[in-house]
Amino acid sequence: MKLYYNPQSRAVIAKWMRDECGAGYEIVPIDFAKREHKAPEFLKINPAGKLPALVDGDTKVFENAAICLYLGDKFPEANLAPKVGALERGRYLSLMVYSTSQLEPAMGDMLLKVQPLPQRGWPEFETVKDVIEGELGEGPYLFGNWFTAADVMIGSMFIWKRMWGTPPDRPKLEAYVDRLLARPKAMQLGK
Ligand SMILES: N[C@@H](CCC(=O)N[C@@H](CS)C(=O)NCC(=O)O)C(=O)O
Repeated sequence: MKLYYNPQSRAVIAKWMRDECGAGYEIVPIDFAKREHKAPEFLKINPAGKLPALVDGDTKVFENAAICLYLGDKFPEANLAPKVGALERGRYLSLMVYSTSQLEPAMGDMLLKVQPLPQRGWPEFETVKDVIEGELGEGPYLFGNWFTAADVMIGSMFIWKRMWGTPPDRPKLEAYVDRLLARPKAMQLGK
C-alpha cells in the first residue's frame, strides 16, 4: 500500500488514519515545488492533482474522507469503523461526509475571513461547532469511548484550527483536541 504524501499538506490526515490502522506501508513523497502532483503519472492516481492519494494493489483512492473510509473497512482488526449493518454505521457515514462537505469549508471561510453565503451549501463555522459539540456529547470521542475514523476526519480539522493559531474559544472542543493529540499516532504537520 502506497500513500502519496507531503508533510505540509492535508495528506497528514490520511497518514494519521493509516498509522492508526497499523502494519507497514510505503510513503511516496510528492514535491509540490517540482509539481509532481500535476505529473501525468500522478494524475492517473488522482485526476484532481492533489494530495493525499492512496494506492492499494489495483485500487486507487483520493480525497481524505474516501481514504479514511477505505482504510477503516480495509483494516477491521484496527476497529476504526462501524461495520456495514452495524447500528452506528449511518451516523458514522454522515459524520465522515459532514467533515469534508460542511466542517472543512466552513472552517476555511473562517480562517480566510470569507463571508459565507447561504447558497454555498455550508453554514457559518459557529453553527458547525454547535453541531460537533452536540455530536461529541460527553465524549471522549464521537462514539463515546470508541475512537473511529470520524475522529480522524473531524478531529483533524480542529487540530488544524489550533495549529493555525486561532484563539481557543470552545473548551469542550479544545479538550477534544488535547485528547486526540495525546494519542501516540496523532496527526503531525510537517513530519
Ligand atoms: N478535499 C481534499 C483536499 C486536497 C487538497 O486540496 N490538497 C492540497 C494540499 S493541502 C493539494 O494537493 N493542493 C495542490 C493543488 O491543488 O495544486 C482532501 O481532503 O483530500
